[in-house]
Amino acid sequence: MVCVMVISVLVLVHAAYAGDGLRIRGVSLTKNSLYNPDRDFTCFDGSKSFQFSLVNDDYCDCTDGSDEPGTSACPNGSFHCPNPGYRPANIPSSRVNDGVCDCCDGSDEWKNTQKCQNTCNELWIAEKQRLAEENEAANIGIKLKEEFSKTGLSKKAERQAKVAELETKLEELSAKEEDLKISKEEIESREATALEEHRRVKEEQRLKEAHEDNLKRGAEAFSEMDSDKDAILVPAELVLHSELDPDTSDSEFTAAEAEVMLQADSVDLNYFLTNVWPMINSTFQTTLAPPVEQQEQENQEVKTEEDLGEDDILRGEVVDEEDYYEDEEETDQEDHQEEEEAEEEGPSSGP
Ligand SMILES: [Ca+2]
Ligand SMILES: [Ca+2]
Ligand SMILES: [Ca+2]
Ligand SMILES: [Ca+2]
Repeated sequence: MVCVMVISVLVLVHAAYAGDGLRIRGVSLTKNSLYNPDRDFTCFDGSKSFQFSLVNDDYCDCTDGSDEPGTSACPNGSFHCPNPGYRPANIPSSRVNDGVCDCCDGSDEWKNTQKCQNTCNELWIAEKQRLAEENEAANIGIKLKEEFSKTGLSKKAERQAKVAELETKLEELSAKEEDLKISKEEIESREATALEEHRRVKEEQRLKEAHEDNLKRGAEAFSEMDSDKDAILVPAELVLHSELDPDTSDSEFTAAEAEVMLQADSVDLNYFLTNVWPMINSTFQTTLAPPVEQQEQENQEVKTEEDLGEDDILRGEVVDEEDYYEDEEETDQEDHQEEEEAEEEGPSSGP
């Protein structure tokens, strides 16, 4: 009888304490002080107090399950796996001694210590390996990030330099463009001025030639009308040119009409050219045959017109003004050259 009692006490002690004999089974170190074998145990919710031998006696006394941390007696209890060498864990009390190894140190299956092997060390090694790999991956990531960051900064600086370079080039080109524009305007202005001057000179020359030609024709007319060749023109000489009659109603160019026209009873060449010729130069008709040279020239002009093709006439020979002046200049130069050559050769015919 005494022997049975001793065995029961030993079982209870075995159930109450963990393998190290110091810690209450299923209790973490931080909560171990709440279980004092020298005093009565009070449920954590304060509902009951009783002798300590009822802790972990495989019978649920506290409604919060706090008296059975190391057994599966309380449905709401929690078992603490110390898992030395690895991470401690808390599992539901129902998993204590259920035949499945839940703690890596096998402490939840304490009734059959042969069932579970301690795998905490292996788990820790695997965990360390995993952490090392994660750490390495993180380091690689950090390194890559730094490299990317450096590359990015370098590329950014490169692009900024390129942009600055292009901006400078653009400014230079804009300045050049502006210079060229100004030069072009200056050249165009000079060209316009030169062209205008050229036209003015040409017009002056034309007017001068026309004036000289008019005076020449006037002098010829004077000479023709001065029938007695005394260098004086009188009304009696003028009336011979009936086309000059200012009033044809009387069918006669009278001496009185001629005198009114001459504005004097006799005029010399200078007076005639200044005062009379301008009034009659459009009506005067010569009775003399044109000089042989002039006749030939007129014939030549007619022939040239005849030689022109029908297309040329239809086309109207419209010539640009500048081309016209250029052609004229070329012709002038050619004539001048021909004259010089003729002078060098000497007179073709002489006495
Ligand atoms: Ca109990
Ligand atoms: Ca278990
Ligand atoms: Ca006369
Ligand atoms: Ca008359």
